[in-house]
Amino acid sequence: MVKKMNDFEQSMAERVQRAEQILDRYLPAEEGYQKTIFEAVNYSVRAGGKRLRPILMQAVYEMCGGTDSQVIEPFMAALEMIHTYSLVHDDLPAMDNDDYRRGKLTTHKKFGEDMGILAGDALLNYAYETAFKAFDSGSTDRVAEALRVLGWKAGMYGMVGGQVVDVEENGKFVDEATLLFVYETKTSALLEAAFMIGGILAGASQEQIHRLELSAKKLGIAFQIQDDILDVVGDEEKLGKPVHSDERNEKSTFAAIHGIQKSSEKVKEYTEEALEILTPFPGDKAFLEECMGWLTKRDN
Ligand code: GRG
Repeated sequence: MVKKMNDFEQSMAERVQRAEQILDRYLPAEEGYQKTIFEAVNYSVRAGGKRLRPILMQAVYEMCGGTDSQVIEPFMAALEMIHTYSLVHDDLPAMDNDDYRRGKLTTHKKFGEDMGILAGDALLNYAYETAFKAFDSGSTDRVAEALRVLGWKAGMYGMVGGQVVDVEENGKFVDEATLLFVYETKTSALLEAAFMIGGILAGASQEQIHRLELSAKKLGIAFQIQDDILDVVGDEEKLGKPVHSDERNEKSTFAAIHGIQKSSEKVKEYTEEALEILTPFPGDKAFLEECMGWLTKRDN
């Protein structure tokens, strides 16, 4: 029996399709001497995934009154490229050494380790080449500020910094403050970029951008704890990657320290806080709120 989609699932499916069409427009043609890198980049981006970061960025942009596709679309594509590069590098033998991601062979398994490294490097650079295209909209100051936030949240003070601590702490007992630092950087930082850039490009006030950053921080922690839970109790087929990878890699996670029950309560608590912070925004936030609630109840 085919299950009918509810309204939220329907709009989510439409938004995923829109995000993928936008991404597709920026992907390179597979031709020329360096054809292999184009193929590896396209394979990595087209492998699937929830497309959450561009969808969240667009939803925040709309909630803040933004209407210019010329300014938001290059940033939506750029953020998904950065997210994809992080997954490609995270799967490498020197890091998690995973063979499957999103139900498909990981990039290094398909193209070799050398191309896996280069595909990640290419995606990171190409993300900025793509984001720069937003200058064509003429919103120079907003685009410059959005680029600053993108570099900051994706780099050493954001996602890369979190990954450094995560890698160094492998196999060791991690205290709660360190764990929270890792979640806030490795996972929340790109969600903060999505929320903040959506607000910045729509002309949100400083106070609103601060709220967006804080809301995304809480959402990212909830999202990561849910990810830990799914690694213990999730379904390999739905996830498209092997479960129990944290245990195999001797990772201290919230779920390993506190158990599933307490972790689920924390997911709920952080999600409620994330939603509460957005209350003062006057725009239409129905989709954004539903999406945030769904994210932390997800099974993939
Ligand atoms: C290698 C610099 C570098 C960073 C890697 C993002 C990351 C840091 C590692 C990937 C593994 C991981 C558990 C990251 C935390 C964030 C997270 C849960 C990513 C998965 O995001 P989803 O669920 O993935 O949005 P899809 O496949 O749906 O896009």
